[in-house]
Amino acid sequence: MALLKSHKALFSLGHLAPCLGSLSARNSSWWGGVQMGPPDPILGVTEAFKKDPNPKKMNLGVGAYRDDQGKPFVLKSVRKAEEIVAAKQLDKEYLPIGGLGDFTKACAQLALGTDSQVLSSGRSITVQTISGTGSLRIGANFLGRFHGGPKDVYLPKPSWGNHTPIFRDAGMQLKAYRYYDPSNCGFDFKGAMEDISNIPEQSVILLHACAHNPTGVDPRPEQWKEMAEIVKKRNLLVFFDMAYQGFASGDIDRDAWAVRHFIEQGHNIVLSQSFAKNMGLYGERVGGFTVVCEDADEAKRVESQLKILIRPIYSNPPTSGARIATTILNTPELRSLWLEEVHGMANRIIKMREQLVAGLKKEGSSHNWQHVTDQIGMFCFTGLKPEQVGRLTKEFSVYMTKDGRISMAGVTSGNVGLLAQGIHAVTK
Ligand code: PLA
Repeated sequence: MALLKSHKALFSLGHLAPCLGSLSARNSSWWGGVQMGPPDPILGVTEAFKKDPNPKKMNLGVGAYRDDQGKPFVLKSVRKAEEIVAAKQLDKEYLPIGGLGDFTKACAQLALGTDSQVLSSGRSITVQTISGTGSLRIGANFLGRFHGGPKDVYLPKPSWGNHTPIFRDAGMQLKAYRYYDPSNCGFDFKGAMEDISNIPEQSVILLHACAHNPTGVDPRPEQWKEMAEIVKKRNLLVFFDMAYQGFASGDIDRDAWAVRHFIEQGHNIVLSQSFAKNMGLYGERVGGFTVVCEDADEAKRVESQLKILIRPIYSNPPTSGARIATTILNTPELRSLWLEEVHGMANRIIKMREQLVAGLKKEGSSHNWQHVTDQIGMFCFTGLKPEQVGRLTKEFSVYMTKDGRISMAGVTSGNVGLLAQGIHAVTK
């Protein structure tokens, strides 16, 4: 009977027919009315890259670190941690809903600092998440359910493409503040400050903690300080996305400076962390979500609700990556080896930036490419227009996102010359 009723309702809602598919399509297939969606702007680039038979092709789309031979890079500290974990012959039981306790503790310490008063007073809660994306989504869901202020999230313009659907699908409204200045390929500090000072009170502002994606442009410490003040004046809830701790400067603590400064200034932030990039644990999906609370009692209540949110989505997070990350963070020799390796990755990228600029000069490019070396982190926001990107892909098999972003982590001494040649050819 209920089914009959709903069929009647469908018949009378003729204007919805295009979304539901034609009746005959409905009769033959449940999904006849499902339309083809576009490929993902970032991960779709990898799909296109895989289909290209050119042996000199370069995938500079997704931000995945490569060694100088262009091969995926597994850190030595990770291999050693895996051996230690394997030797323990641990069981494969479910983790608690909030993840591995030793992991969440070490994860929060890495971000907030070992001497953090927030941590010693117990007024924060960290849950283990499905890498950075899962952390952002749990955070977005938490805000959607509990944030008492406007359900508006202000993203920098531009931001990582996935921020928009993550917050939108969690029921938040997307807004933006000026961030990037195309005239000098740098940070639009004045524009950002103006826009932030007009954000309605109690809204949410998303800040990239370091190594901004896609622009590679971060505020300087003095600028962060002024931003922290204006954000406080507006009484905004700060959501830090820290997916690249260590990748900006090569130094884990320096890259966490903004997060720690905001907390010191009294901001009760929320924070997403990912170990995909800094430990090269992309496919292991290791991350954390932290809420800094007013006191330990509030933290306990927030924890209970995070668990209630997580349980019907994936019950509990995976064990393997969290064990690796914890072993690295809590074993002094492995931790120092890891810190060296993070430094090594960041340095190789900086070298590639220099070689790319040198290559462009050698090709005879008369443009100013200083932003390539000024920008930091994994990405270079080249300023290339979509049609120039299209030509680079078609004529040089250089795969990158349409917005002109290059993953510098995929550039090597072997392909940087060809990349410079290609960029010069499409910009001269
Ligand atoms: N936050 C930002 C700012 C990111 O750039 C990324 C990844 C994430 C979070 C999430 O990463 P994780 O879920 O793997 O931990 N951005 C990549 C990959 C590297 C991607 O788009 O998924 C990028 O190429 O932009």
